[in-house]
Amino acid sequence: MRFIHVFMSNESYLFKIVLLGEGAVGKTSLRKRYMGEGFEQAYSITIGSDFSIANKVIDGYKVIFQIWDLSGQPSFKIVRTGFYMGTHAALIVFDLANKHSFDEMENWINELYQHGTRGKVPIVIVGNKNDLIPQVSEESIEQFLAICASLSDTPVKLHYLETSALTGENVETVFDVLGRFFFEKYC
Ligand code: G3D
Ligand code: MG
Repeated sequence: MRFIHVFMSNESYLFKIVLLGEGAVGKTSLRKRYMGEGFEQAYSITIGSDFSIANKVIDGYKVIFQIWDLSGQPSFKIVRTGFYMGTHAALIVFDLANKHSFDEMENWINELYQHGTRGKVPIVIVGNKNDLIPQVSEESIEQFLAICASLSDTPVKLHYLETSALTGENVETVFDVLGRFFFEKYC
């Protein structure tokens, strides 16, 4: 099944978003925070995938985000493959307080691009847990963003934001940015 953007009868736009990144960087927490489900201290591993439907209004447009929260754990790599199909955008998340999660970002970009999305889907890079003491330097983030831009052979919208699922900082902004990418492309 090819999942394309749908202009719904009630004039809402439906967009599929995939959340990528290493385990425990805060993907599920960001999704739940955006859904207004608050912040959970107890960490439960996402098995395979989980998704939420968010009905929002951004810049006067009614938007339905279908947010797929994919398991970051390597053992779920095969399970993830099907979930990239028809995706409109990717949020690729690392933990600002965990250097390893940042070092793995290039692999996540490559995995996304291996699924036919190269140069096609906008990407928001998210440095989460900005309420903690950072272990990743601003310079290395800038270098990484330059690499991301060069990995795609066609221009792709790329944006970087630092968030906290704990305090809620910038969580709404991440999705507003995505919404605006979509409006530019589809409206
Ligand atoms: P994942 O879905 O990427 O695997 P989770 O990650 O959302 O399950 O979060 C993993 C752990 O990080 C959880 O803590 C969660 O509470 C915590 N976390 C998520 N986002 C933030 C954040 O912005 N700031 C801080 N300080 N912690 C965050 P536990 O302790 O339960 O493992
Ligand atoms: Mg999870």
